[in-house]
Amino acid sequence: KILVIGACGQLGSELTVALRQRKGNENVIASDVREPSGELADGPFELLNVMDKKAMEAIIDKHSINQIYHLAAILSAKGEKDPKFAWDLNMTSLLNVLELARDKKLEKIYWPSSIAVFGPNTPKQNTPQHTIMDPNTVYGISKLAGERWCEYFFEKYGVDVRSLRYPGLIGYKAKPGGGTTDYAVDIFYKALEDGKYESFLSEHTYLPMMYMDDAIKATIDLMETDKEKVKIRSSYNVAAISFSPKEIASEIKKHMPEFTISYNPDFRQSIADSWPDSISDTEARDQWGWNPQFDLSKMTSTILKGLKELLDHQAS
Ligand code: VAH
Repeated sequence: KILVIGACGQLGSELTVALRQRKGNENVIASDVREPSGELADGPFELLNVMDKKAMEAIIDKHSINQIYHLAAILSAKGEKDPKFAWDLNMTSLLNVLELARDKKLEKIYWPSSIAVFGPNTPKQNTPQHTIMDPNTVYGISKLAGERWCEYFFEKYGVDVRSLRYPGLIGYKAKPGGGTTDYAVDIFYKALEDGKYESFLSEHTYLPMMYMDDAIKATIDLMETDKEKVKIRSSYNVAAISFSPKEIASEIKKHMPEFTISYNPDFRQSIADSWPDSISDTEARDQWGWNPQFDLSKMTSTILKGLKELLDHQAS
């Protein structure tokens, strides 16, 4: 049985549905600190505060869990508002999962890292798998430390924990929470609702991004790879598309000619400036066949179509 922690989040809500489609509804237990809504409520759910290791263990025992996808975290922008809380939650929750995985001999663990592990001195173009990593956000610091812990628990205790350094994930089915790359989600909602968008990042801010379906495919592909092929036990670079606010706005304009964008950078600009423009993912491609399906054009048309349907349905 699989336990998804953070199942109500932007990634968790779509990954839980995808896992249930593959493994069967009853075999994927969703958990979060708040009640589920929509499709997520169609399967087993447990309220869980990730800081409570005893409660986590009780859920593992109750449902005979043998795999955990631990997706709960405080993201980059929100983390800067309350650094100590972000560090405590991101690290304590990961260590709770890793210790329970070791002590209960769980089969596999998934934990997401992020391009936020890179910092101002990291090469910005085609950032390699192994390079300088000097993150200067609490979120990035916690993800870098988390990668070190994952590799440690694999090497020292044999915990089969796997991880991906996600770029900015662009998914519209669940609103993102507190990220810097979330402008690329907000822009679609505002385009359809207001016909215009004020970007909190400047027009030429290039960032590595990925459509949610590709992120889910990468996650499941990695988790289904034979153990001995998973050579990287910190976290894999994975890449799909890189674009700027100006470029995604131009792509939207192809579908909505009247759409306009303006720019009003805020504190998130300095976070974005500390991250790479593009990522090299040769190890993921070579070791477990990573191959993204969505470019900017396909992602934009897919989201505009899907989000229009979602908003019309909500309005009806
Ligand atoms: C964030 N969406 O903005 C996350 C992600 C690379 C960005 O980690 O914080």
